[in-house]
Amino acid sequence: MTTHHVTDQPPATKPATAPATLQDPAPADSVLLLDPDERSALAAATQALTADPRTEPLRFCRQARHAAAAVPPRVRDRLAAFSWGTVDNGHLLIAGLPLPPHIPPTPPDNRNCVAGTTVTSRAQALLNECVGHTLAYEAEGHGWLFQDMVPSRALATSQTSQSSAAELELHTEQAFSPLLPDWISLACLRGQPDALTYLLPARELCAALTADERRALREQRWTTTVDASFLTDGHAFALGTRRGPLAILHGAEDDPFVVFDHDLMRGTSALAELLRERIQEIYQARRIGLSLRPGHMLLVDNRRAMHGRSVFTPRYDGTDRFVSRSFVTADPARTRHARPGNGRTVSAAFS
Ligand SMILES: O=C(O)CCC(=O)C(=O)O
Ligand SMILES: [Fe+2]
Repeated sequence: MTTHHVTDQPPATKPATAPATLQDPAPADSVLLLDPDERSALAAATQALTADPRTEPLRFCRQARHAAAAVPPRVRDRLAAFSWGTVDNGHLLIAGLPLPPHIPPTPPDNRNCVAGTTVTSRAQALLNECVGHTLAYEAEGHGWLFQDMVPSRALATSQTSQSSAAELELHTEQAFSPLLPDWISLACLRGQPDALTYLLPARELCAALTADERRALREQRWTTTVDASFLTDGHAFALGTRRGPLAILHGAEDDPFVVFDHDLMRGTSALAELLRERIQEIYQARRIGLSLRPGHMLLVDNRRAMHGRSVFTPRYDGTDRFVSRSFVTADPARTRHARPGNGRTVSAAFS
């Protein structure tokens, strides 16, 4: 496994102010370090976000869309390239987001959208709007635009983003749903060194597979159930809770897209089950591990990379890992039928 440690200092070989255009080849390290001027400009741009994302999500996102024009051009270019899919391994780690002078204590669960009140989430909203459109899901994280991703004592051993004592198994977000997000955005307010976010780019997976295995993974041979975190509020789903059969790989051979959930998917044959385990083996051998630190924002391309998270040890004393999670879509029209009033929230019934 490769573990990346990113500091807020630009590496000597790559000046943070180097001009970037959409034609540039993507940097191999998938890291974007905001320099002090860019950080100040981003912090200043957040002042245009006066709406409360908890009570006025639509107005807040409209403000974010307008204010995104004030994000420094180098940063906007890099995010546009990422959005287009030029970055070749399905994730981008941005370092140097503004942090509040006093970071609120880490809440005990994700009920209240505490992170959403901070300058860090406002900066996250601006950066999200440079990539796509921020979207909330009624059935996930109580429908908040920014969910407090924190260790919850009650969910410690669950397969949800609030676990800690159990490794969060390899998945793409909402693998069960036709209305899945295109990107996951994780902005870190408080880190925890032993908590590693794991990534396995689809291209990396395919490089380790045989041609026969890749072909088989493009066939509809896997069923899936709905994520535990979508079931907590007792919603009913138009598509029911058993879905599929689905293919795991699709899209271009040289830029494969993936839909996978090791915990929830099952093969419809013994061979399909073996392939599911094969992906798990490759993940164990080839995954990248990142420990998010305050001011980091990790964007995961939910088509081009799978993710998971290590076990870690929370203290439940207000100082644990605290990440603002949000979801981003490339195409609002794809979810329009599921968003009443053309709002920002996908109704539970359609998940
Ligand atoms: O805790 C993490 O780093 C990742 C959790 C996760 O799976 C997610 O946010 O979708
Ligand atoms: Fe996830």
